[in-house]
Amino acid sequence: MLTLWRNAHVATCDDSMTVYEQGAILTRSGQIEWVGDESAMPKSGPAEVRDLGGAWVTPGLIDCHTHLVFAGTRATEYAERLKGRSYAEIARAGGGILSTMRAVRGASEQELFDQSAPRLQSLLAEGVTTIEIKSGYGLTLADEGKMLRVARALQRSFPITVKTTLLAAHSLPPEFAGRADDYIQVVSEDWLPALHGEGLVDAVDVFCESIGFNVAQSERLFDAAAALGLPVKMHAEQLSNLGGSQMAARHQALSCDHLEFSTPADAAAMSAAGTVAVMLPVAFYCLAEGHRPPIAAFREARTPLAIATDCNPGSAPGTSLLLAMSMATRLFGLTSDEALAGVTRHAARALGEQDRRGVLTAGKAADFVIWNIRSVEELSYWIGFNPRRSVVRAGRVTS
Ligand code: DI6
Ligand code: FE
Repeated sequence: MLTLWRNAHVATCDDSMTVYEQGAILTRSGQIEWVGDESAMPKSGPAEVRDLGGAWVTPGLIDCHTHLVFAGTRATEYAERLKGRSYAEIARAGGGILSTMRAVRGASEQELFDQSAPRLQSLLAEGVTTIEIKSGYGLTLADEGKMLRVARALQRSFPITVKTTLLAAHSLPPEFAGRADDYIQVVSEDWLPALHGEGLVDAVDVFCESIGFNVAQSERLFDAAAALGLPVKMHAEQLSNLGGSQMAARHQALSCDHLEFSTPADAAAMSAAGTVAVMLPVAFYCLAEGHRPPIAAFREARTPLAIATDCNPGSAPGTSLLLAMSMATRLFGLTSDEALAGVTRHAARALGEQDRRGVLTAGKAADFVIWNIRSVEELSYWIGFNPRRSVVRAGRVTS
């Protein structure tokens, strides 16, 4: 059945950020058939007509970097950080990622699902229709698998597309203390092929940082991913510049994420490789960081810029992509248009989904959000206010 969504301001988020002020969208079988000005609408057969009363429509939002599946919280660590204890100190004392690892290992699949679902619902309420979810708090084969199975179960239970990422190389588990090379070898040679064999892995990520894994270790993992035909991405240059993003660009990484300490040469290498620079301003805010990502260099190099929540219990306990947009504009200096492209077109590319979603053009998924706003700039303007009217996923109204 053909559906006509008419009388709308349609922000397509295509390369030239085309807006149709008297726009319409034709959808069929979950796909967009046509988008444009109503006056230019092609003759079509009978359609169910939805009058949107002049509302704004954007593509469904895409949160391309999350650690949404986890157990417990680290609120007490946050309280300690407020009193002056550093993130690194807490991690060295056995807290941090390892504290969440213990909570995840102790949780059943059902408990993990039940704790993660409300966070997903918060994102759904803002019009997020596609999300990436990483493992990385299990750090055994069984527990990484458990996290990824929960991510898949969330997709089955909610109207959302979930892309899974294996982030076993998040932190060195206690079983491998002092043996990071051995750990990378086991993850590369045993865990990755096993989890991929179960259909649980859409991409592979690594925390490339002085407190994570070095560039050589990251590259061994990337080679293993390439051997299985899996795309890679990297947590890079967040606290220092290790040169990870240039290596990632050589491996045609989908994205490098954080990048507070990136250089113009990193930006150019990523741009040449089509690697998306993912900005994570909520982590920057929560860690009270001072070093901003070099936005001017990314613009100069024409590196695509995405924005994500980084939803995680340690550095970014946030479930609002709209707030991440606000922070990316005010804290990092992105324009409103850059922020919108960063949660649609460029976020889709960061997931390798650019041929299927992220823009409102013919042939793409009929995923879109209908907003109670007067201008599209409102999407990065409000702080803690959600102007979503309703959400359409695969051509159906889901909320
Ligand atoms: N993503 C991560 O994996 C780490 N920082 C980030 O932005 C830390 C996550 C954590 O502390 O649990
Ligand atoms: Fe992260």
